[in-house]
Amino acid sequence: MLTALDGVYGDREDAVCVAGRTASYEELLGAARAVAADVAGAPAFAVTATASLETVAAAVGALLAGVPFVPLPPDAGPAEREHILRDSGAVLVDVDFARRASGSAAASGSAAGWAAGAGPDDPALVLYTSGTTGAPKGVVLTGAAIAADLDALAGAWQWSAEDTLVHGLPLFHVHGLVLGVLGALRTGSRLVHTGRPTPQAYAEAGGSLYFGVPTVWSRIAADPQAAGALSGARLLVSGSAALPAPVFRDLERLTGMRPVERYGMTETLITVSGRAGGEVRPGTVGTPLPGIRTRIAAEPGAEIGELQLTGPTLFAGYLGRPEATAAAYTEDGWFRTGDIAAVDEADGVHRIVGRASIDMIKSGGYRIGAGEIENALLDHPAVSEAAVVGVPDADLGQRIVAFVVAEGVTGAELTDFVAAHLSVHKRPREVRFVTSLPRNAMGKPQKKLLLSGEFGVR
Ligand code: MCA
Ligand code: AMP
Repeated sequence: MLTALDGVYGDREDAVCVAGRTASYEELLGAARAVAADVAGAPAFAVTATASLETVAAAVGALLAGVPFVPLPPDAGPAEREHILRDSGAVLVDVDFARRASGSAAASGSAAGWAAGAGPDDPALVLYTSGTTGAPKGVVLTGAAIAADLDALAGAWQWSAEDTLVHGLPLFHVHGLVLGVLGALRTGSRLVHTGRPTPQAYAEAGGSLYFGVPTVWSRIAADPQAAGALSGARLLVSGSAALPAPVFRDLERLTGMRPVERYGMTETLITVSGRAGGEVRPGTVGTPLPGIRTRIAAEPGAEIGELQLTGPTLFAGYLGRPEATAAAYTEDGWFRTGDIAAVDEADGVHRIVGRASIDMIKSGGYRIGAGEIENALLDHPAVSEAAVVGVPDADLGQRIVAFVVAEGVTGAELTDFVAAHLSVHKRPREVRFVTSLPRNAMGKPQKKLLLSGEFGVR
């Protein structure tokens, strides 16, 4: 599964560098074997997924032991942590990177000790992600889906052991963990994780291949010196949200490269992408990866509609939620992405137009369900009504704005309340106090009116 750890590319002292700490493949494998020995036989295990060598060792240890890995967002508050641990049944484990185990201490399998018991179609990762309502659901990903995706991306981006991959993305989502860690360990590229994705850290890392969410790219584009330092790279890849065309153009001007965009979801992994060396147009996400089929469910005569897809990279279902899993598919078995898209008839290039639901927000590349934030706000004793929307934001793509009916509380207090209960990255960036929410005849808040800016006077 993780080819580099089978020794096929040899070892190197600086194979993996995370937030300033470096390890060889041998050291990583030793630490991962210790994790595997600890968790063997558990139904699933969780770690607080800081940007660290410990999280990398935990992910590798999970694959060695054949035990599903549940990375907990380090900024999650008690409510979110408890939900994830309870829902997944995972045991929480502490990883000590200095502790090493030899091959015999872990489950036996291939030379690197990959678990013999866990097949490629068994769960490898459970990643929690938000829907439009309710608490986050566990997305179950198999080793086979991950391997299929990484191999397709390696082909699309000519990604190889010659590369040094640089990024600073969180290690509890697909982008940072699957592409950014497992991808490096499968292709044999050196990995430099910058800890945080600051323009300066990207500029200093000296990579050939860079990953970022649009917020990261827009901050780099606003820092000409940092952007210029990337001009020696081979490929810049953007994903997790739409890359604004002005950011694309600024990057091209400052680095001499046209960034490649790719599209994906936690449930599907990356399914559509531009190609290294291929034609790249701003505002488009390329063509389906090998093995992926897409279709647009459009009204007759319309060119845009919901993007639906099938292929080997799809998830194995929402953990313990067969109804939600079934609802994610059409009757004829295509996955409903909930994204509105268009496909160029001439060359098959896909363009993501937006989300079908106003209740699914993307902020800084994080997917955040409005319902989850509304429920958290309603848990505050001073709040009687709450409606949350995503407002266009130059830095974050969308920023979370909460409209609340409340007495005796400040906006900052409500922001801190959500940050402490859910996750810091799910906090509203703005709270607007209103005397009542505009509602339709069914009593549902009219969020389009909220977005029109007519509401929110303090
Ligand atoms: C601010 N902070 C607070 C509060 N306000 N802490 C507690 N309470 C508060 N009220 C602190 C934070 O803890 C943090 O501290 C610091 O302020 C800055 O936080 P924040 O403003 O949230 O950071 P940011 O600069 O706005 O973050 C931008 C970002 C981030 C770095 C781009 O949004 C990010 O990492 N995005 C990546 C999301 C991602 O990977 N998505 C992939 C999923 P401190 O400095 O101590 O931490 S999508 C996916 O996987 C699919 C398949 C795909 O297509 O890729
Ligand atoms: P997540 O499950 O957090 O990965 O979020 C998946 C969602 O991110 C998709 O359904 C899209 O709405 C959005 N997304 C990912 N990549 C892109 C992209 N390149 N352009 C536009 N939206 C994207």
